[in-house]
Amino acid sequence: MFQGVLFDLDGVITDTAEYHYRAWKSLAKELGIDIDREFNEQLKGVSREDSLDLILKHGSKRSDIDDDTFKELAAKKNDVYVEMIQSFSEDDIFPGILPLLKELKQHHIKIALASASKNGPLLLKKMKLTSYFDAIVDPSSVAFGKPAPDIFIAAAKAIDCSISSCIGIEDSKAGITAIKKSGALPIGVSNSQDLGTDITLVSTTNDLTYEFLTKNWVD
Ligand code: B16
Ligand code: MG
Repeated sequence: MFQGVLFDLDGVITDTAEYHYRAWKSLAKELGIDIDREFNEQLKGVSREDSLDLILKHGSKRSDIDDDTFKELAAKKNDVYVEMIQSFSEDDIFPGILPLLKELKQHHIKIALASASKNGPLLLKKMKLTSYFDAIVDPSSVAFGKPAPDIFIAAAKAIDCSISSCIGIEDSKAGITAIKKSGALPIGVSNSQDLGTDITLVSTTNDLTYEFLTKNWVD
């Protein structure tokens, strides 16, 4: 049986993926770059700096931006995003997530956060979920962000589980690639068009029950 569950945050525990998109879209517009939802799929799960890099390259503006301006733009996007999430509360937890966390606790399954977001701890606090997590990986502590497996490997280590005894839950292509490379079992929250047909998918977090995870686990 699996020993640990490694959760992504944005797009799995709550709908912050939408706010990241809106904040990037507004910053990109100021820079004269148009991004749409299809392009945004590439940004999901990807760090703030790597996301900005992708947007600037998309608009052929990367070489115009020096290091200081790059940092300022990343900080500007974060200020807009942090403002947007100020009102987050328990009401913003995706359906089924709180019951799942409770079930995992009852079955003594360890729980870790493997989010690329530096705002992860703030969001968990606002949604009153911090106490359910046995470990929260600091994304700046790992050498490479998603799609590299580092954050999932660090999350399993932080809860004293072997990576092969863990399930990773993700909504992004970069995150699913990271889970696959790590050796954990991936479960995707999205459709097969975005995440592929070779992994277990749910279209709603309501389907993420302990029973469902158990049924998909092969010892
Ligand atoms: P921040 P996840 C990721 O979180 C988001 O999907 C991605 O859009 C964002 O750029 C990244 O966190 C960094 O977030 O700017 O708040 O540090 O999906 O890995 O939980
Ligand atoms: Mg995500």
